[in-house]
Amino acid sequence: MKGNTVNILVLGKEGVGKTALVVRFLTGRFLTEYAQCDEMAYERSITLDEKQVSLKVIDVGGKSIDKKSSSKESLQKIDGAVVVYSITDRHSFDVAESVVDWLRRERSSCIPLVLLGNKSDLDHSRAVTSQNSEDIEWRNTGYMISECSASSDSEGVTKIFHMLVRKILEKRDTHLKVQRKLSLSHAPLGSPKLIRAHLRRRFSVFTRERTSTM
Ligand SMILES: Nc1nc2c(ncn2[C@@H]2O[C@H](COP(=O)(O)OP(=O)(O)OP(=O)(O)O)[C@@H](O)[C@H]2O)c(=O)[nH]1
Ligand SMILES: [Mg+2]
Repeated sequence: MKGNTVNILVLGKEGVGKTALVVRFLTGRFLTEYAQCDEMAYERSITLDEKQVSLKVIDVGGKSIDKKSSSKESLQKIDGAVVVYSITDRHSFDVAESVVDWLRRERSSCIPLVLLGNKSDLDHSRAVTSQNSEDIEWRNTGYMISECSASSDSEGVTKIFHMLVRKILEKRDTHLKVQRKLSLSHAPLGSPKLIRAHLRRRFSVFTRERTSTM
């Protein structure tokens, strides 16, 4: 976890539109067909709230979703995740929920998560009740449920990824502040390093005083 480097994992059942979402977010385009892969990492620098953020987005192919062990290593390095389902596929929602549970079990410190219903342009074939719970979920459970369409809502896709990145940076900031406070409040009065620095300061004053009076 260095500076403004953010690693995001994108998971979900086969065909829900993970690659379409990632490509939409990173390039602004929708291509209709996407090559399948086990795991693909995309790196990109973005400017968010006047900050440079180095993003690494890892797209885990739906075929390897059951071999969850394949992404265990990536899992320890990630700062947040987007778990995707399709609003037209009820089973993909169940899979997504079980992936969220699994992620929260695997990561002892909760990472910000988005449970994302894709293909909202296909509302006429909806099989999952409309979900949207931004504020309450972030606050209470650390994850957010939202919907978007990789095919027709570029802005919506970007908004969701940006919200996740902001949440990750916010969490990191809070963590750093707490750590700084803790290390200050636990600064040992008598640590050898501090004592040496203190004596050196005192001694230099003493020699300066002596020299000036000579
Ligand atoms: N209508 C509609 N189709 C979409 C949307 N997003 C993706 N698709 C289509 O859904 C199909 C699957 O999309 P992918 O992005 O390949 O899905 P995936 O989740 O990456 O699939 P795997 O890599 O096999 O796990 C493609 O034919 C896309 O064109 C969307 O928002 N709306
Ligand atoms: Mg894919």
